[in-house]
Amino acid sequence: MRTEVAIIGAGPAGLLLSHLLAHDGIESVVVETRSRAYVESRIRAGILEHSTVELLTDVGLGDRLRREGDEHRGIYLQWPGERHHVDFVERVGRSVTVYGQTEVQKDLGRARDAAGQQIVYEVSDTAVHDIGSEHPFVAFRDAAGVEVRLDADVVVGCDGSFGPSRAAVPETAKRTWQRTYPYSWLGVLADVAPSTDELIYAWHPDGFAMHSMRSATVSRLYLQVPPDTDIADWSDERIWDQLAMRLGHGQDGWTLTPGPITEKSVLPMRSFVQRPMRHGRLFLAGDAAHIVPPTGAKGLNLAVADVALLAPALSALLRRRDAGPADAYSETALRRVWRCTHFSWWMTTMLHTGHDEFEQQLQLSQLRWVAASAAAATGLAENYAGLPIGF
Ligand code: RFL
Ligand code: PHB
Repeated sequence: MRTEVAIIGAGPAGLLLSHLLAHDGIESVVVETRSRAYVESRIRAGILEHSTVELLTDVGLGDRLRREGDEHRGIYLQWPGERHHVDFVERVGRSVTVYGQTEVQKDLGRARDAAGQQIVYEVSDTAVHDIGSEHPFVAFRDAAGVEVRLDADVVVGCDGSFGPSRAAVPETAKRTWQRTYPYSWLGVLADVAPSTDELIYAWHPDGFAMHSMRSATVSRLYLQVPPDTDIADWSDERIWDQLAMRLGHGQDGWTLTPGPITEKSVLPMRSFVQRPMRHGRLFLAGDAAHIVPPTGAKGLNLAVADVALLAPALSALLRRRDAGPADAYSETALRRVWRCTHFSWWMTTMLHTGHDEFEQQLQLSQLRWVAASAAAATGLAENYAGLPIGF
């Protein structure tokens, strides 16, 4: 097989990149290890930044998003006895939208179908070759086990945190940074109307808790748990009891309504950055190049920002033989990556219960500061609602 851009991974980064490239008349082939049904039902992110919504709308992916997405003005920050609303619209004039990553995947999948995009699902043994030359290629086995060679002008690794692309950059040509946090999230999806109009981020001495949502009838909730947590130890009853306590059920007349839990899992938390995001003819985008803990709701938005920068850069390279934007891609993308890495680390370390009382006092002091100071609240709002594309 031959194409202009070989894309590894059909997550949001890979599918959106193929969509943006097609707008510029550039052909791509996407290869993906999982099945389409799996990719479209994998429960992950829930919050789209203002600029993500704008970009998706600009490229024809905004219809259902506008209809079914739930626009939020801000978030609630709370700790025992206190709940404060941080209003992003008032602070920075930008909102966020609750729209599940599963829905973004479905919209992208349908749009790519309509355009006749080639997406090869259920591949195995994906490997990247000759990225130092002008003729890189991706080798894989298709669903029937047949070996395939996909030649391309450029290969883009959009294969998330476990794909082969990031490792294809030689050790001597890269630098990585990593931080593993001493806690995980237990996430649940429940068939119950949300007990809140906007997301609640709650600090509690027994651990962080969060109330998010997917729709008027589906809630998404999280609890801070130790990293070695066995999900079997968490009955639905124990989960709802902990959520009620940490989220302040009964305080000022607020109640948490429990309901049937349809999915539960434990998610590790880490920060990771690899630099550069390009080596020869291999470019990295999204989780393949960087991971953030979910507390700042940045992962999906960063993946979108990467490909929004990369698509015009590849267009310039392949159509006009102008290498300038492609050469600048890594440094430009990494500026936003580090901003979001800091913001996600800051939200995570402010909200997850610290290991000693000194740390807890510092966390509470920060929370009171964000609640009381317009300057501090504006900083949170600017980062959460998202900096403009190209920042
Ligand atoms: P993805 O979505 O992981 O897609 C990578 C794709 O590559 C495929 N793949 C391969 N394909 C071919 N060959 C191989 N060898 C391959 N190896 C892997 C994979 O199967 C997959 O389909 O990465 P992408 O596109 O960069 O997108 C990143 C986002 O998915 C991720 O950052 C977000 O989900 C993170 N995230 C959140 N981000 C937000 O912006 N807002 C949120 O509210 C938010 N909440 C979350 C989150 C992530 C979570 N989890 C589970 C990690 C909440 C959670 C719980
Ligand atoms: C979610 O709805 O899954 C979600 C929302 C906000 C976050 C993380 C996850 O910070």
